[in-house]
Formats: sequence, C-alpha cells, structure tokens
Amino acid sequence: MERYDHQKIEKDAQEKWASLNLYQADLSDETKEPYYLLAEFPYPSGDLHIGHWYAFAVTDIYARVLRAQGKNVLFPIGFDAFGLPAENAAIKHGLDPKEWTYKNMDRMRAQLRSMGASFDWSKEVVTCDPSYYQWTQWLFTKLFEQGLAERKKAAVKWCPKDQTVLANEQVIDGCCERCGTEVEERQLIQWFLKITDYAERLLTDLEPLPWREEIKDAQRAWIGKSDGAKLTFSIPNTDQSVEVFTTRPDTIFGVTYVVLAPEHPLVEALLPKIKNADTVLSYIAETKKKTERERSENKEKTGVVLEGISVLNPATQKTIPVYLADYVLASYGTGAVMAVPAHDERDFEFAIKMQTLPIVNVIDPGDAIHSMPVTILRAAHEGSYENEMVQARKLLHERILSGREYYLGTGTLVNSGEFSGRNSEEAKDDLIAFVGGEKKTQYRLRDWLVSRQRYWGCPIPVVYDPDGKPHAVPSEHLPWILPTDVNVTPNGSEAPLASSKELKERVIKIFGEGWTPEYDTLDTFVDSSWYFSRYLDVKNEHHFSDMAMMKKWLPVNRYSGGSEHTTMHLLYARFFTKALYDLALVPTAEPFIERFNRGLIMGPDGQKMSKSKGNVINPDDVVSELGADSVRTYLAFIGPYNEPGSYPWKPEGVVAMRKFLDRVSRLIERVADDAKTPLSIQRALAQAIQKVTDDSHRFKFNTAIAALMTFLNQLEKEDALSVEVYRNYLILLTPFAPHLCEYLWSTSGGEGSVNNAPWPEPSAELLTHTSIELAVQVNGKLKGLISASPEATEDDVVALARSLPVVEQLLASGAPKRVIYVPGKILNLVVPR
Ligand code: ANZ
Repeated sequence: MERYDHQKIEKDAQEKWASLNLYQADLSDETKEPYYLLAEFPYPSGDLHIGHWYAFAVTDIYARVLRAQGKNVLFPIGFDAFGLPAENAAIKHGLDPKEWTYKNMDRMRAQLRSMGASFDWSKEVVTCDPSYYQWTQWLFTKLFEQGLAERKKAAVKWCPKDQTVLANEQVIDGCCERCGTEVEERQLIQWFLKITDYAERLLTDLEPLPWREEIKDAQRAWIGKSDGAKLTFSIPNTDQSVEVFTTRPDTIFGVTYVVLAPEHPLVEALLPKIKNADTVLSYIAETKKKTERERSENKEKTGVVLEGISVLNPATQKTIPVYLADYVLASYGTGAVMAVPAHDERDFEFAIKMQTLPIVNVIDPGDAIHSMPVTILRAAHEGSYENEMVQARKLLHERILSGREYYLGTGTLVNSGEFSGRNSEEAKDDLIAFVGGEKKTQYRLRDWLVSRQRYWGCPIPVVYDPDGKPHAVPSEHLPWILPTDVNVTPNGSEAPLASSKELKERVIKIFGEGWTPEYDTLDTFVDSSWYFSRYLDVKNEHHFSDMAMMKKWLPVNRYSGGSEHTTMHLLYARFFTKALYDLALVPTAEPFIERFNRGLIMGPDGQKMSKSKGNVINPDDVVSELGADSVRTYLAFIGPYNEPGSYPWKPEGVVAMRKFLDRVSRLIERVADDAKTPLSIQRALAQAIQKVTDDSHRFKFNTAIAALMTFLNQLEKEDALSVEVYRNYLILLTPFAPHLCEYLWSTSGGEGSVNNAPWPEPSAELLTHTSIELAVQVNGKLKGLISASPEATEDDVVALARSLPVVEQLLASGAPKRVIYVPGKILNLVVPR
C-alpha cells in the first residue's frame, strides 16, 4: 500500500507556516474575538516525552479549530525553568545549572516544533531569565509590603549528613532519600505567603466556575473548611491552660483526657512539673523522625502520659489526664485535642491501647441504630447476624451506651448534666457557651512555605538591616540577580547563596555596612503563579504586564493541564491572582474560566512509563517512523481529553492511525472537476462538520475523529468527489493532521494555507432534513416507504404514514390499535380487521 512521505511533507509544512508567520497573535486586534487557550508550560527536563505530546499536541487541535472559526487565538508557550533537577545535575555531574537549563530548552524547542503545534513563540516566557524573574521579585515585594509575605518559624526535615533541608517527599520512612540517614526535624525561619487569608474566598469563588466537580472537590478538600469551636481546659493551680479545636462540642461531657501534639509549646513550659520527663523527651525525639503523612495514617496508636499534669474538663469539672500522642498534629487547629473515646475512632483506639482511660458515652443514637451499617453489626454480634438483625442491633446499642463501641453519629445527649435529653446537634451552641468557649471555623490549608534553601531558583528580593529587620529590595535594584560565585553542593547549615561573596558585597555596596542578604530562593510554584499574565506583554521592561491587555485577555478562557496540578499550582495561581487583584494590579480575581484536566498515557503494558520498567515510548522514534500527524491523531483518538483516565500506548493503534491518514492521502484520486455531490454526501458532510465542531469544543477529540473516519468510508464509496467536498474534508481534518492536510490542500490547488481556510458551517437545512427511508407496515404487511428523520417521534411518523393513501384507507380515519415503531427501521400499525 502506498504511503505518503511524512518526513518531507512535515518539514515543508512547518517551513511554510513559519514563513507565513501563521500563529502569532496580534493581541490588540479589535476585529476578532479574543480567545486565550493556555496549556501548562513545561519544565525543561531535556527530553520531550509522550506526556508532553499529550499535553501540547492535543490542546493544539483546539487552538487550530478556534483559529479557523475566526477567533483571535492566543496559544503561547514558555518554560518553567527554575527547579531542583538543574541543581541535582550540578551536584552530580558538576554542570552549570544555567547552561544545563538553557541547553535543554534549545533541545525542547526543536522537539516541540516537530509536533506541528501552533504555538505563538514570539511571546515565550522563561522563568529563570532575569527579564522574567525581575517581575516575580517585584510582585513578591508588593505582597511583602501588603503583609502577605512574612517570616515564621517552621518545622522542616533536615538531613544531618547532607546538611540540607529536605522536602517532605524526599523523606522515605524517616530517612533521607539520597543517603538513607535518619532525618531530624529543625525549626527554621522560613518565608510564607499568607494564602490562609484567602481560604474563604478561594472556596466561595470556586462555586460559579464551570469546572468538573471532582476538580472543585479536590480544591475544597485541600482547603478543608470545618466549623467547630475553640474550648479551654485549664490546668489547676497554674495560670496555664490547653486550648483545643473541636468539631464536636456536643461531646464535651464525654471528654476523658486531653492530647497534645508532641511539638506543642506547652510541653517545654510544663517540663519541670512532668515526673516522667525522660520518657516524654524520648517520645518527642521518636516523633521527629516521622512525616506528617505517616502520622496521619491509621497506624497503631502510640503516646505517653504526662505524669503529674492534669486539666479540668470545663463541663464535668473533673480532672482528667494529659497525653502526648503523634496522631495529633502540631500544625492543625491548636495542636491539641479533647479526646472523646466514645465518639471518635482515633480516641477510642488510643483509649483501648492505654487501657486505663474511661470511655463515657454521651450520645444515644436512638432510632439511628436501625440504619447502622451491617459491618458494625457483624462486629457487635460475632457471626450470626443474618437471622438476628434485631438482636444484633440491640446488642450494638447496648455496647455503644456502655462505651464498648464508639459511635460517630448524632442523637440524644446522655450523661451530659442539664443538657441530657436534648438533641446533640441543636445543643452545640449552648454547650459552647456553657463552657465559655467560642465558635471557630478552621481550615486545613496552611500558609504557603515559599523559601527554599536551594540555588536554582528566584532569589528572594529581601535584605536585612543591621538589626536583622527584613526590607524589600527597591525596584530600581531589580532584577536582584542570582549570584554565580556559589557552591551549589550543600556543605553546611546554610543555603547555597550564603557562599556567594559577590552577593554579600553587593548588599553592602548598595545598602551599607551591616546589611546582609536573604539567602533563600523562591519555590518554583511562585514563578508559575503569574506567567499567564506575562505572556500578554512579554517584552515589557517597565511593568510585569499591560493592564489594557490583561483587561482584554484575562481570565484565560481555557486552561489545559495535568491532574497533578489540581491542588497546589491551581490554588496558588488563584490565590496569587486574588492578592494582586486586591492590590489593583490585575483586573480579575480568578485567573482561569475553564479548567480541563487530561488523563495519563501509560506504557504499552498499562503501567506507568518508567525507564526501570523498560516501557517508555520515545515520541521522536515514532514521529520519525510514522509521522507527527499519526502521533497527534492517535493521542486525540485514545480517549476523551477532559476526563480523568489512563490510556495504554498501543503501537498498533498508531499504525492504524497512519493507515487512516494514508487512505485520506489517496482520496485525491477521486476528485473530479465536474463531479456532482449527491444529497447523501451533502448530508454526511453537514453531520461531520457538526460533530467535529461540537466535540472539539468539549475536548472530545476521540469522537470527532471517529466521525471523520465514518465520513471517509462514505467518501471512498463515491466514484467522483467535488473539489468543494474534498477541501471541506481537509479543513475538518487539519487540526488533527495539519501537515498532511497542508500538503493535500496545495496539491489539490488550494490557495495559501489550509490553516487560513475558514471553518465550514453545516447547512441547517441539510442537518434537519437528514432523513432515512422507513418501511410502513399495516398488520405486518408492507404498504409503502416514507422518509423521516432518524430522530422523528412516533406521532411524527404515524402522521407521515397516514399521508400514504393506502395506509389512511386501512386506518379508516380511526386511530391504530397499536403502534410498533423502531426508529430508523420500521413502523408497523396494527388495526382491527
Ligand atoms: C473532639 C471530638 C469528638 C472530635 C468527636 C471529633 C469527634 P476536622 O473535621 O478534620 O476539622 N483534631 C483537632 N485538632 C487536631 C489535630 N491538631 N490533630 C489531630 N486531630 C485534631 O477534624 C476536627 C476534629 O479532629 C476535632 O474534633 C478533633 O477531634 C480532631 F466525637 O474534638 B474532635
């Protein structure tokens, strides 16, 4: 079978597009409607993998559809170019992180071009370029002036061997990922952006966004709002007390002990009074090795009592013991909990483990017991619950009331003094008042830790005066250049920038003796929190972007990205935009209107692609063998693009796509100048236009391609095709296979570029009048044929059938006794004989 020469065709097409400068958006064009299509910009790791193709080549399809439909499309590209891999390459192989990064970008630009993606390269942003990070720094100083950037002490994981701070992900089972040394926790002063100030707005502004619910849910869970109360447990004979955050103030009478996080500051203050201080201190040391995730996981509970310390339950006025336990996290709520073992699973497990702690039920489930899940019933009634559900429920009820089983639900208060007998939900507020507490809304979201003790990042534009007070570097000194005389390998308790002589001298020269630099760099998520604004005015030397352009182009119409960025990046960018909006620096409080997450491409074995599994597909190889258009079309066909999912890469699938394209390339043999287009083909064209258009708008490229395949089958049955039908087919296929279509367009005498050809409009008449022949039977005997739309209702087709004289005669003007209608196939009318 004859194959088209993809290597030549693709090279020619790309050269033609470059010479026509087809994809450069004129942002101030007022004649067309603007559409900002954004795909998350890549990290320059050095080699383009299939994931990049999936991200960019498929989103590009939509850019092309929109452009053909007459929109002024901005589809930019850049590089998220700061970050650890450059630094690791420096540490491991002695390479210059800058050189490594810029070389990788060069390589990736070439690879990205091979996709035939219609990026507007004239607006490229590179976050590690001083012309970009100058503005990251400037925006940081604005947040700093506003009090939204601040320094706080925070616990960080520290590897004593590598002498460096580790990210949580770099701690495996309490040990350093690199060298296996047990990590420690250190309290270091770090920079934070106060995203928690925006927690409520990040939630409420999420509501109207047209995002998929699971994306919104993930953000909601990350923000983690809970309504509850702050209650105080005083320590008798001292002026100290323990504050707790609880969502269940209704269970206050059931509090039989209090638990502090091991890091709780009270522990140090109480130490002289703690009788088993040694045990307590060694428990604290053990905890330091665990990550928060390990502590939150449902493992066997551990803890230690503070001997000699007790607190007063403000409801019962009884003294109760105080424990340290690592299931309580220092960073959430107040870092302390009132433990209610009868109504909280973790407290229950802990009480059982410690053996001596009372479990006092304070909520009677009442009728709710009848809807308790069967698994609990089974536990309650060891084994034979099937025939004895009533008995089992009774047993469970007894076990709950006697504190042998915990109960998480609501019900009627018992053992709760004057509150006994009331509904637990309704009594909450009164109980808070009774113990002198206050209502409190708590968020799981923490402030965003943005300082990194790393080299290859944006220097934090801050200097310290001789008293150690931080000052923003004034804008005339921005960009605050990343020094180059730096020892990148961590060699002490300080960040790499501390080894720069030039940086220290620079600060003294500008600010005076005694002034010192900040040595930390910014988390790269800061760089990517505003890049979409920079694309709008990438060369601006006086401002981070242009207000008029931002007003015109923001929010981004559609943001296409990976599901791994649903929480961090998307939340950070939303927060950043809101903070800048409040400073009147950007015109919109939300950065993105639509957000689409794509699925994952797996190896041919259905596993995640990884070098160790040997299942990595190198796109360059496939492109050189089968062509970029085959890869693009295959990736678009693999599944719906806007849904979570994972798709194995099937080599035979790409080959099948290539065969489809080869068939398209031969269609030209049927084109004849004098060919007439039969009604059936006119209708098929109208349907194909409609389907490809609609499906593309929803990122359902898979079904759009299926429609083009069906249409091809129909076209191949025709002996002669009109140029018009043929060209329309090419226009519809261009977004998917732009190179081949460009070639066929010229070959068939098309003018200019197929990319400039306007998107066809389906004729409404052809769409609605699409009809098929339907056999009409009366009492099972064929009486004639009618032509009806496949969507016609039963009433419609009966009316049509009656227009046949023979049918009307048999019905004798009455209604049929029964109607059997199989749309698109048959209509059978049953009449009394
Ligand atoms: C008493 C109680 C009784 C609780 C009960 C629950 C059920 P959410 O909904 O996630 O906000 N808690 C509070 N601070 C904590 C911390 N630093 N570490 C671990 N657990 C903590 O969870 C709030 C509940 O989690 C709080 O309500 C508290 O336990 C616990 F029948 O207080 B509760």
